[in-house]
Amino acid sequence: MLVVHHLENSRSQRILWLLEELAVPYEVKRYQRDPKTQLAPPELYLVHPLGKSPVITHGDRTVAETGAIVTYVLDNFADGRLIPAGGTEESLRYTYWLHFAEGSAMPPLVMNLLFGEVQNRSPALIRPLAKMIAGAVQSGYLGPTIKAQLDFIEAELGRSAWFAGDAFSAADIMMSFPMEAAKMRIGLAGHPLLGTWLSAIHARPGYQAALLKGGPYAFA
Ligand SMILES: N[C@@H](CCC(=O)N[C@@H](CS)C(=O)NCC(=O)O)C(=O)O
Repeated sequence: MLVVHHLENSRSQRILWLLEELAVPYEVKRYQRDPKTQLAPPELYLVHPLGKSPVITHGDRTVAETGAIVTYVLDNFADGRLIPAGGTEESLRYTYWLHFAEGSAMPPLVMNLLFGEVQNRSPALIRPLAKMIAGAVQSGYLGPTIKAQLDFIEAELGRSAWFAGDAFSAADIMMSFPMEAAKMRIGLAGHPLLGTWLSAIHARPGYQAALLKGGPYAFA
């Protein structure tokens, strides 16, 4: 049995959704964040040395990192579903977005969140300085980087309804979390196609079934 070690309110929601789309039987082991730090609990370090979610166990295998897990699941359970045929334009687009999600989209979103925390949580004495420095990083680099990415994504979704082309694929599943986080933290003003795409993924029965399995998820 495949076990998904799922942290509440996290990226690992995508793995539950992928497994629901493929109708693969699995077990969910839920983990709660520390209410104060929002970090994963120590038990996750017993599954994998980095203590991050998602991580799956399957027989004697442990696989971490969302993109690697998606590839593992598709290789072992999908029979060619949710991935375009190799050598096609769609396959190239699929690979691009599969990597873009964690490699390019998530880093500035996470940094933006952390610099926001620096502004809000610095000791009162140095808060004005912390706000000035963090604000400069946000407005000078992170904001423009995120905006350029969202503009690019909006243009890509003007080419086809789904990220890899005319068919829904696991690239859409990978892109769900960064786009939900962008909507929640930045907003989607000026990006209507992205809003349409988010509504389309949220309407899928597999997405809804995964929400029931995963528990708290503030991003949907
Ligand atoms: N690039 C990794 C990121 C993993 C990651 O940072 N997961 C977060 C959940 S959104 C986590 O485990 N956070 C808890 C912690 O850092 O303690 C992936 O996609 O698997």
